[in-house]
Amino acid sequence: MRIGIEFVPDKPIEKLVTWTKLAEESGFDNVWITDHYNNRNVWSALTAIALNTEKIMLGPGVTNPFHISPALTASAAVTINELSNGRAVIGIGAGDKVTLSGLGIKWDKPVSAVVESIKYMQKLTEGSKFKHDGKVFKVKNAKLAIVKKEPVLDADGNPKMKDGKPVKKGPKIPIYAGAQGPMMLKMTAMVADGILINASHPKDFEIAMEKIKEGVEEAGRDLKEIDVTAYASFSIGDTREAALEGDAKIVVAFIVAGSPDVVLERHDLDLDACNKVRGLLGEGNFKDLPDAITDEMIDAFAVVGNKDQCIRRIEDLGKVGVTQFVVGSPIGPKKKDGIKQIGKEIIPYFKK
Ligand code: F42
Repeated sequence: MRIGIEFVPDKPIEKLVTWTKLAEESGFDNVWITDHYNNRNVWSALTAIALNTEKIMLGPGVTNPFHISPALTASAAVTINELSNGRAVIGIGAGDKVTLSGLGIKWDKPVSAVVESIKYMQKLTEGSKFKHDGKVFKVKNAKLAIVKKEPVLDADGNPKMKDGKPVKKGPKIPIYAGAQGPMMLKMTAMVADGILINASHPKDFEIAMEKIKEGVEEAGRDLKEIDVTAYASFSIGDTREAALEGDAKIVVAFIVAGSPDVVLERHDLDLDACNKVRGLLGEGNFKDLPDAITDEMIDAFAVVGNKDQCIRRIEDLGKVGVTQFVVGSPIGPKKKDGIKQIGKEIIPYFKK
């Protein structure tokens, strides 16, 4: 199980760099930086992180093809890959419809947009030309000038040849799709190296895995080629009560409010109690909100608890096919303590 961490660049980038250095020292494999235009810019944050770390894989989690062209995302990722000695990854999803429409950006054919942009970036990051007449992208001629291509070797270590010449490609930059809906899960499983799923409970992954498997089979791929990633709301403490002292309940409230009823029913949640949470959030009543969040809601939408409770949940996720677990903010009532505790108590368990 790979262990990743997510940060939101709503704080000065120096803080993100400090937390990421701590995460790297603590043994995390990946850092994912969220992308919302109203926060600090994701690629600026990744540049600072790349220059200040040595081992951790890093990338946007997730950018979208509507507010930035995949050509620019590919160029940014190749630049970060160069700066970081080959540690760049890309996370791309549909983006947030409400935010994009506020910017006057049309959110048309989101699944096609994500799938086409993954293919677009695969070609550009390996240094190839991309020409495409798709549902969303009509690309006449795109190619990056900065990719350092190297000979591709076959299984025996010999250079692969085509038309008498060695095949050359840039270093691989894994591309992950942020996906929730059934169509997005299936279609991106046909092309992506990983899938980032915003969920914390094995029930949601059982359902997601069916769609991922459909996509993988249809594309003739092996499920092992996909890093199935749980992008989970997470809070650890010495006790469950301590873990709940930070913002974990507020995060759960937003997930409850944003989830369709079908998801609430999947987790056997009381719809009246969920509607109460929606109402309080709608009024901006954050004082009464924590008391309206039930244990069942927390269990459905977050991983919260002491070391043993967190380990058990991550193991359960592994059993249904999760191969990377990303601890999403809040992480713990105090971020630095949470990162250190995960480094001491969780990561060694999964790396042994
Ligand atoms: N969004 C951000 O803006 N910033 C972030 O940092 C961010 C991080 C993140 C991390 C993990 C993750 O899983 C999601 C994350 N998101 C972030 C949210 C992400 O950008 C998306 O908003 C979110 O994943 C919701 O997308 P979805 O996978 O559910 O797909 C949407 C488009 C959807 O509704 N899909 C449905 C489905 O079944 O998959 C409906 C599909 C649909 O619209 N179909 C149309 C049709 O006609 O059938 C379109 C067909 C076509 O060609 O596209």
